[in-house]
Amino acid sequence: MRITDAKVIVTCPGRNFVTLKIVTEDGVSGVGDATLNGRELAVASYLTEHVAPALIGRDAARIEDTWQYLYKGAYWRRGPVTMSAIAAVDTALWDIKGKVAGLPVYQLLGGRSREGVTVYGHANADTVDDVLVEVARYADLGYKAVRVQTGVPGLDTTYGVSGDKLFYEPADAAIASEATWSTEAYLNSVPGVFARVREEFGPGLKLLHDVHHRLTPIEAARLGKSLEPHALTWIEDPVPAELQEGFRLIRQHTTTPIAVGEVFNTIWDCEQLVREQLIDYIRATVVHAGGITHLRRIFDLAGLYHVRTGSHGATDLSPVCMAAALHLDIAVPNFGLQEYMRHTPETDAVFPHGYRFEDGYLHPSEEPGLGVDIDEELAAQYPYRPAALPVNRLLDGTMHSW
Ligand code: EZ4
Ligand code: CO
Repeated sequence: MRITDAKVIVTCPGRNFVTLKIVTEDGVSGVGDATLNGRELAVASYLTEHVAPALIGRDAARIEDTWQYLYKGAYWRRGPVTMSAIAAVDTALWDIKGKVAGLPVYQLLGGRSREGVTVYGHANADTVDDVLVEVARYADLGYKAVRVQTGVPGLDTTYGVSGDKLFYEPADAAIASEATWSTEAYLNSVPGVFARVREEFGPGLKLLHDVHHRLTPIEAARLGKSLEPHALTWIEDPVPAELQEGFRLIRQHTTTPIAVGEVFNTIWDCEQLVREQLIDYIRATVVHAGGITHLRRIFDLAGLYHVRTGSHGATDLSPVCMAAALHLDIAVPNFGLQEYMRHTPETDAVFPHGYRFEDGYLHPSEEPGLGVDIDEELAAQYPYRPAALPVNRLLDGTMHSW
């Protein structure tokens, strides 16, 4: 079954998304997410100029061979742009294979390992008092797990805190906005926040926190230690993960579990952290880590080392990525948690999908393939708008990781 068309669709129903739609000679189509927040057009161009022409005429059934062709065949390996483009092709081909087989993709991955995919939502507010209200809102919606982010006294803005509580989107300006940061103020405020939340909600609710790459290993060790009495499910991205041996230091000091990987692109980014058992959850995603084929490989490696999955699921990962993630989440033996930030009604209308939330769980679609589509006519009504992620500076003006 030959590929006859590979179309790149850029749309902005409130935020930008890049989607690849592959069509075969039999008229079967598949979709893949290629969105890279703040760098969307780089991936769109990579796909349009360098990938789509090579897909025409290829056998759509050859998913693994196509993956290897695009990975090894580019010569220039890895990196978020390349791997998001490969992910989009891979995801679309799994969608097509499911439709041809008449099966939801999770059945092709070995079938169900669980009844539903446990997800966590984002409670955020400037103050502790206000965040308690937000956590309660998620608990009332049935969530079993909640990520908690609050403002830091002394800082004007803080990562993870937004005006719109259900639909947080940090890429908020055409030219990157500037945030400020103080590690001292942050480390002084976070333990008290979790003491209050735990006191209010008891031991049953899973609590998580995203540090968003801002600390050094010894600072992260202090944070992890100070949070131990509040039994977090994880702290996320405590330090930037380029220097992975640094995580050994955190491990020596704290039993607070660690989750890393939302900016990882390949199994090679994950390998040391997993093999040395320096993390507890691997957060790589379908769209940024080479698609279903490659993420399955990462998850299998993680399983050997007691590392569970905890895939990124912010709003910049489109419903196409979320649909694909759920098929993997329901199938793999070492699933842990799935992040789930709700998309706006405008986004949901552009990407009609069959997955659904119920009582703290997401359920993948039972339709053949991924069970998600793109409404191209509606997508065309929302032209691309430049939007960058913020940058971050210390109070003295020094650039810091955002
Ligand atoms: O900052 O997806 O865990 N979630 C996150 C996100 C990321 C955005 C970047 O595009 O860290 O909020
Ligand atoms: Co994160």
